[in-house]
Amino acid sequence: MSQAVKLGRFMLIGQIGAGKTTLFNCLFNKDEVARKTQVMEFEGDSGIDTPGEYFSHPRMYHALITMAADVERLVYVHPADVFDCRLPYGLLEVYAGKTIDAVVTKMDLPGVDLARVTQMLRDAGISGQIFSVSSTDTLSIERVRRHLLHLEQGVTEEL
Ligand SMILES: Nc1nc2c(ncn2[C@@H]2O[C@H](COP(=O)(O)OP(=O)(O)OP(=O)(O)O)[C@@H](O)[C@H]2O)c(=O)[nH]1
Ligand SMILES: [Mg+2]
Repeated sequence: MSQAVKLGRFMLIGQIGAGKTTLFNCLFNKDEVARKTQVMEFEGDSGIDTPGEYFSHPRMYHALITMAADVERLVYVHPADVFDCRLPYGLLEVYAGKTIDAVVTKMDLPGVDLARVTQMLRDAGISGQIFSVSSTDTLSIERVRRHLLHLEQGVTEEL
């Protein structure tokens, strides 16, 4: 019997253009400009970036749901300037018992209202931690990195 779940593995999900790949690249120190994600992208055993289409198109839900069974953490990525969110039908039910965290991106944009976005995410059923980031704010990225990757990097801490 093999155990498929990788300790600490996470998967980013969210609408097209939410900032998943930008965040993913920041988390793994990749100095690349995000281009449209066409397929699932794996970073070793640590993380998975997904195309926004998988999140937004009902006929693609199965791809997300199948892959999510193999990860420990789901991370819903949401832009700070968008005030509605619609999680794929059945996602929360399928993952009852697993934590879904959220990262609110693009905090540098004008007109963001974090309190409103946070309330919206809670109303949508996100019960885990909610982080807010801007891709140019390294401290905000570092908080997410520590949360998502500390299980694998904890022993190499130096201070
Ligand atoms: N201002 C600002 N723009 C951002 C930030 N993060 C991402 N963006 C921009 O948002 C756009 C979409 O970013 P991506 O990272 O490609 O979004 P994605 O969620 O991976 O999109 P798909 O691959 O289509 O699902 C790009 O133009 C990014 O430069 C941020 O923190 N601030
Ligand atoms: Mg992408």
